[in-house]
Amino acid sequence: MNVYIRINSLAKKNHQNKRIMKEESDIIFNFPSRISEYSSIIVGIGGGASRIVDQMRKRCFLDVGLYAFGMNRKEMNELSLYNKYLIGQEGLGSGKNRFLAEYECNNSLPVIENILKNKLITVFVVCLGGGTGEGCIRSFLGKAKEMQSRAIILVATIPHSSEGKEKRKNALGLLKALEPMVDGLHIVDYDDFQCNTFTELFQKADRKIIQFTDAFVGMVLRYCLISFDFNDLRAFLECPTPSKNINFFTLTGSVDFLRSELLEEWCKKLPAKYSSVDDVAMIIFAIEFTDWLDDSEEATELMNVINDFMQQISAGTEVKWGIYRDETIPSHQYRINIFTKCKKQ
Ligand SMILES: Nc1nc2c(ncn2[C@@H]2O[C@H](COP(=O)(O)OP(=O)(O)OP(=O)(O)O)[C@@H](O)[C@H]2O)c(=O)[nH]1
Ligand SMILES: [Mg+2]
Repeated sequence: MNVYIRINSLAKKNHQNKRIMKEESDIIFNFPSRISEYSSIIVGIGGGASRIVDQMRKRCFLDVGLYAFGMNRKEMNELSLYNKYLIGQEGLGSGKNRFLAEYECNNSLPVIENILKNKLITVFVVCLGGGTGEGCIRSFLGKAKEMQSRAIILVATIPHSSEGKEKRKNALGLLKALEPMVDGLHIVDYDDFQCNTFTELFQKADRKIIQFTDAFVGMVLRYCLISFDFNDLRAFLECPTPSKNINFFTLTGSVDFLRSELLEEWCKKLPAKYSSVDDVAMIIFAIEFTDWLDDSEEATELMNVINDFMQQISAGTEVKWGIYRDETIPSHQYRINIFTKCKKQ
């Protein structure tokens, strides 16, 4: 019988694991009651992705559930996340075998189904290049669709060339095959980073993924000072573009900093396939502030900058935006998170 158990309950049981797993084998899943509270979830699949989701604990919205799934018990034990699950029984990893991972994952689908049920936004994080993530992601995406998640977002990393050309090729091929199963795709390509070590590269990539996920989910789940809601997000996801790729960048600083960054060909911060602002099919952006209402002159200046920025957006581009309070931003600093979709493939 399929055994699928929460790892933290397993961790306490140490070497008795095997015996206890047998005894509990008719409890396919120890289902914590608070799951039903979450309107949206972020799910890390595989070792690297689980570590990324683990770091999101520091800044996560109340009704967003964070989950990690992996095949390596040692790696999973190191996470401090509450909702972490072992796929398969051995806990020894997939041995880089994505077929084994897929098989074990399919045995666990009833459990995954419970977690994915009735979600507004479901974000999957997966670091392509390993057996667990690559083997399981398709089953998770299929289940999310079946469970009628209203927005399915895949955040995927592409392995660095130095990890092997074949690995990269496989990852890119898999992404193509997964695209029809998602509503939005955010890709972090390790070849785009200039780093001397993998530690440095992973830290930078982790930060980018956390920023994207936080900003994207936050657009809908935080209180917005104008009415930006889930339907606006859906309109963005449904905007008919040749690919479902979502490009993202974020800027934080003084009004002067934002003026210099936003009014100087901001489009250059987007991937090279955007040759000009005319290639932007749709843009959504969030302006975040901590205390601008205290200083009306600065507020007016900020609004002038935003207005000038919007003037640069081409007439054929659909625009939506929101404005949010964020108490973690230092005084007299502002943040703008920009999401775009491209008219080109
Ligand atoms: N950003 C980030 N990327 C990582 C990290 N660890 C690994 N990676 C990347 O993720 C890819 C897949 O590694 P894992 O996540 O360990 O793979 P897995 O899905 O657990 O699969 P197996 O270990 O083969 O069972 C690697 O090729 C790296 O490119 C991490 O901590 N952070
Ligand atoms: Mg691993």
